[in-house]
Amino acid sequence: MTTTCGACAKVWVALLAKNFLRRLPANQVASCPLRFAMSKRESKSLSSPWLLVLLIGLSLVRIHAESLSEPSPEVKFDWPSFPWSRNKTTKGKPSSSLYLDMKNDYSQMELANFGDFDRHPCRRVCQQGQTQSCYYQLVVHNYQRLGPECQRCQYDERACAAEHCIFGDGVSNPVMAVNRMVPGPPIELCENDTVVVDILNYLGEPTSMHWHGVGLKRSPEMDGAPFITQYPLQPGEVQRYEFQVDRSGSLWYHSHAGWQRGFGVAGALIVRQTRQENQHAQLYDYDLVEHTLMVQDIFYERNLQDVRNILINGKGRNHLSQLPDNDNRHRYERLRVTPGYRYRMRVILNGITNCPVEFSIEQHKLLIISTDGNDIEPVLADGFFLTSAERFDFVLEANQYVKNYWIRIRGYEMCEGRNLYQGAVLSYRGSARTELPQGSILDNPRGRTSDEDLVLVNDYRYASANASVSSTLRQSLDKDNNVGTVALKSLEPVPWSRYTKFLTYYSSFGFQMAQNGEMLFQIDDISFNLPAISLLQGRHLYQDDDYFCNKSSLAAEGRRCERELCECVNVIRMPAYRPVEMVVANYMESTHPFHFHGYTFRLIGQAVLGNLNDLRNIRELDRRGRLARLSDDSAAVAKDTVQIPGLGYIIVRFITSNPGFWLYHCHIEAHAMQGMAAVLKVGEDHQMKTIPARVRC
Ligand SMILES: [Cu+2]
Repeated sequence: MTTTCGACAKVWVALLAKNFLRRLPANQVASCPLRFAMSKRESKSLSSPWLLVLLIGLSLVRIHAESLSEPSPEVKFDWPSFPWSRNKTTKGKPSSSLYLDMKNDYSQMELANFGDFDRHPCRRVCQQGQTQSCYYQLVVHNYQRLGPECQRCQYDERACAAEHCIFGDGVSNPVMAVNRMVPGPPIELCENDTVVVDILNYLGEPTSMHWHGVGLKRSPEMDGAPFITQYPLQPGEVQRYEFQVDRSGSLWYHSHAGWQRGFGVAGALIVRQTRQENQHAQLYDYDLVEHTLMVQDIFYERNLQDVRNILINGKGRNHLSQLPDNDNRHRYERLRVTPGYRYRMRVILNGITNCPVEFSIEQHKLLIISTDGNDIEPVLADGFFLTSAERFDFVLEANQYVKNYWIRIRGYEMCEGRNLYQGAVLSYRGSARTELPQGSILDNPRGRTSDEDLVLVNDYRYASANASVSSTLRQSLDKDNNVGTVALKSLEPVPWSRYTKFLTYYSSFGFQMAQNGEMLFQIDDISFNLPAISLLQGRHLYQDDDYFCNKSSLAAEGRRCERELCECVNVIRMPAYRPVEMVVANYMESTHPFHFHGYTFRLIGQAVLGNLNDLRNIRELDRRGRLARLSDDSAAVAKDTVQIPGLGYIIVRFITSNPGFWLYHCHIEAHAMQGMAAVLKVGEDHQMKTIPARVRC
C-alpha cells in the first residue's frame, strides 16, 4: 500500500507540474510558478500560505480522483528521460547550449522516447533577453490510422494515448506520422529562439521539412524545398535543421516532399512574444497549446485526389459509418475552457485538395487578431474562411452558459461536393466531461439560407457570386469587388512610403491539357519541372540561361506557351533589395491558394477580373487603372498565403531583402505536383549565402 501511495504521489506531483505548464496565462509575468495555475478568483482569495497548502492538497485529491478514472496519460511520465530533460542535464535551468551535447550523438534515439514536447524547456513564458537554443527530434515514419496499436482505444478513448493509437475517424488507413502523432507534436518557442531539429527519415521514401512562415534570412538552405534549397533526405538518414525564428506567430512545419503532408507530416510551430512586445496581450487571459487546431482534409488508402473527410487535430466523425453524432465511437477533439476567461486559439489548415473551410463556434463570437502569424486590427466575427496553409488566431470569451458547444468546420469546393464537414467540442468546465453538444454539428449543413447577419472574415466567395450577402463588413469588403482578405488591416505599418516605386511583375495561374489527356497546372503558362541539381547548392555549376526558362526566355525562342505545352524549370529573376509588386491572375474558375517561400508579403489588391487568359490584356487593364489597389500607405495585411479568387487576381508587395531561390506555388498539393509552381530567384549568385556541404548521418 505504501509503495502504491508513493508512486501515486510522484504521479500527482508530475501531473501538478504539468498542469502548471499547461495553464500559462498570457498576461503572466511574475516569477512565481504557482501563480501560473491560479485563476483570478483563486489568486485574490489566497492570502495565506496555509490556504496555499490547502489548495495543493485539494488539487492532489482531485487529480488523484481523475487519475483513477483516467489512468492512461500518466504513462508518459514513466518513459526514460528525454535528452532535453531538465532534471537530468540542466538541474532545473534550461541550458542555452543543451542541444550541443546531442550533436552527432544519436545513441539515445529510441523510438520509445519520441512523443510530444509537453515538458520541453523551451515551452515557457517568454521574457525579454531570455532567448534559448531549442532542440527537437522528429521521427517521420509510416503508421496506420486505427492500426494494430489501437487494441483498447477502439472501445475506450482514454486508452488511445497510452497505446499511441491514431484513431482518426475510425477508418483504418495508412498515414505518415511524426513521433507517432498525426498531426505531429506542436513546437512552442519564443521569438528569436534558435531551433535545432533533427529529422529522422524512417519512411520508405525521401522527405524534407519546410518551416512555413519562417523567413530564414540567415539560413536559406533550411527552407526544405527539395531540389530548390536542399537535396531530399533519403530513407534512414538524419538531417539537422537549424535556424533562428526572428518573428512570432502561428507558423507550422510540414513535409515538402510528395504527398507526405497529406498523409500527416505536419505540425504547429507556435512562436510567442514577451508580454511587452505582444500588442494583443490585453485581449486574452490564456494562450494554451491545446487550443491549437490543425484542420486537414484526408483521403482514404492512396486515392490521393478523392477527398473523403476533414479532421480536426486528427479526429472527427466518420461520415461513412452512418452513426449519429452522439455515438461514442466518434472521436472528437475537445477544447476545455473555464467560464469567464478569454482564450487565444489558433487554427491552421493543412489543406491538401481544393477544400477551403469555414470555421465557427456555436453561439460564440470570435475576435480575430492575427492571420498567418501577423497581427491585425481585431475584427469581431461569426467565423472565418481558411484556404490551404492559411492560419487565423482569434480570442474566444467563455461567456455563454456552462455546457458543451460545437466547433464547426464546413468544407467548400471539392469538400462541398462530398458534403464534408467536421466538429470538435468546446467544453466549459462544469459541464458533463464526456458528453457531446446537443444537436448536430451543422444544424443545416448545406441548406443554410441566409448569411445576411453573419460576419465572415476572409470570405473567398467573391461578390459577383454572392451579391446577396450583405453584412456590414462584407459591404465594406466588397467595395471595388474585393473579397475579404484585403480588407484586414495590419498592426504594423508598411515598410515603404507613398513615393516608393515598385518593380511590377505579372504572373498567372492556369492549366493546359497534355496530349495524353492529362490536365497540367501552370504558372505563366509553364508547367514546372524539378531541376536535377538543387538550385541553391549547385548554382555555380550551371549557366542560368541554359538551365532555366521563364515566359520571357521562351517567348524569345518563339515558343507560344499559351497554345503549346511548355514544361521546364521556370525561374523568375528579381533583383535583391528592391520594392517589388506581383500581380497574379487566375485564369481558372476555381480558386488557388498562392504562396511563396522566404517572405511575408502585403496584400494590396484582390478582386474578380473576369474571363481573361492573357497577361498582356491584364497588364493593359492595370495600365488603365482597372486593377484596384489599396492606397500606397494603407496598413495592408501581411500574409504568406492568400486565396486568388476564381477568374480574379491578387496584388502583393514586398521588399526583396532575402536573396536566394524561393519556391512559388499553389498550396493545393495536386496542383503544385502537376506543375503549378515556379521559383523566384532573388538576387545574383554572389549575393546569396555560401552554403556549406552537409554532413549526414
Ligand atoms: Cu491550385
